[in-house]
Amino acid sequence: MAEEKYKIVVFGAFGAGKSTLIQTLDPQAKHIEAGCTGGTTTIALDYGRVQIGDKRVYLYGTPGQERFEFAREIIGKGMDGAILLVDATSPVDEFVEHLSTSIVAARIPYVVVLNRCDAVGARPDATKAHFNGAAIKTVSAKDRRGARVALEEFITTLRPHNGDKTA
Ligand SMILES: Nc1nc2c(ncn2[C@@H]2O[C@H](COP(=O)(O)OP(=O)(O)O)[C@@H](O)[C@H]2O)c(=O)[nH]1
Ligand SMILES: [Mg+2]
Repeated sequence: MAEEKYKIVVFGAFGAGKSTLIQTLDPQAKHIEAGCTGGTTTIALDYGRVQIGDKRVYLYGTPGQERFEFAREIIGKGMDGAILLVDATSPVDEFVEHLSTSIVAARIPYVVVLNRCDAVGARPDATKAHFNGAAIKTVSAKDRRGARVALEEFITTLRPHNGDKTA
């Protein structure tokens, strides 16, 4: 049987744990940072691969900051699913609400992953209330087993990449 491919993009605010999650899921993941000419702005991308049975999952982490909207759009092209990674130790802010609204509007299958649930001060139940109707998982991006289970469960709900999507 042919191997199935999935492109998954991890969205979330700066510091939510996107790089950590991708690194935990794939210890060989790449973290790329580039500075923009003439400025102090850097743009970053995380890229990892995970094999789940005969499913090959390509993970992309996007910049969190608002000014990188265009980068999120480019990285998100043709994705099969989205992970909205949310820090459960801090209140859900407008930016996270914006990401959530954008993912829903784009009709991409997604899961809300509440991160830092290992940390003192994590309030996953209070955070969950913001994402009514969405599939929700609670993890620590530093815990490989939990992160992998969350990814596997999400992948089983998706259809694989058909290679000619434009959205
Ligand atoms: N305690 C705890 N710390 C975390 C967790 N996930 C990420 N961090 C820490 O949070 C900081 C920001 O994480 P990072 O992956 O760089 O966030 P990004 O900006 O979304 O890529 C780092 O110091 C991580 O070690 C977690 O699940 N638990
Ligand atoms: Mg990062």
